[in-house]
Amino acid sequence: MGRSKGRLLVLEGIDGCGKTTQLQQLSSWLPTSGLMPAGSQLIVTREPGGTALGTSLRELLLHPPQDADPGPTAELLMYAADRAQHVDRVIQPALERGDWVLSDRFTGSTMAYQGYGRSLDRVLITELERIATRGLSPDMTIWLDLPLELSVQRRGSREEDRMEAEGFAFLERVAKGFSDLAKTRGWVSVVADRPLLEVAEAIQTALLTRAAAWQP
Ligand code: T5A
Repeated sequence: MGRSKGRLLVLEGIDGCGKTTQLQQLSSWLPTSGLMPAGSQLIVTREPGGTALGTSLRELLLHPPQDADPGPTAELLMYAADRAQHVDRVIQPALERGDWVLSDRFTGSTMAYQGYGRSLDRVLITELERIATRGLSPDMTIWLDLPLELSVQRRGSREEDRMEAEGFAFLERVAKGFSDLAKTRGWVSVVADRPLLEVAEAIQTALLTRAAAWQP
């Protein structure tokens, strides 16, 4: 897939690390930041669930009806199907129009949750990633680095989805995955156990620094 005119920015991290909160902050700051070319739009989206098909897949993945919970391989393929549709129907068309896309999770989540968390074959996951994205990779991935204990605390007593219910040891492996991926994939790490506005400011500074190196 050729380089498009727009930009793809991704937020990654363990459950409850503050992605949704920071996505809201970023989506009001970015259009006034001076970074986006005049006339371009900001598309805010998420995985799983960034398309109509993805919304159904999200429900099956996170809140399956009784006896319908997917096994590890089916789960991996469902996340890949969600992503393929998302890239095809939302992300790639937006980038071709010159718009900017801000996504809550992308390929890093599959490697962290299914690769590290479920211990599925990481070579296979990389290959699936290539198929689902058709070679598209983010311009910048921001990892919200929050200690696992704090993420559990922040999620409080709200009802757990199927992934969160996997327990602490599973999420510990996922957290290790994110930490490794941040190093090997050149992600920007942002310390997330700070007050909301401090985290938002750190993200904005990182983005301004990274964007200065981009070609217009
Ligand atoms: N998944 C996903 C896979 O297994 N493989 C894949 O390929 C993909 C794409 C998706 C699930 O699917 C898995 C990963 C997930 O388990 P999701 O909706 O993305 O589900 O999951 P969550 O990460 O669980 O989303 P949450 O909305 O729960 O967490 P967020 O968005 O990270 O956190 P947020 O912003 O909602 O904040 C959580 C709480 O903390 C507070 C907020 O007010 C909120 O109460 N908070 C702060 N408190 C203090 N200081 C701050 N700085 C705070 N920021 C937020």
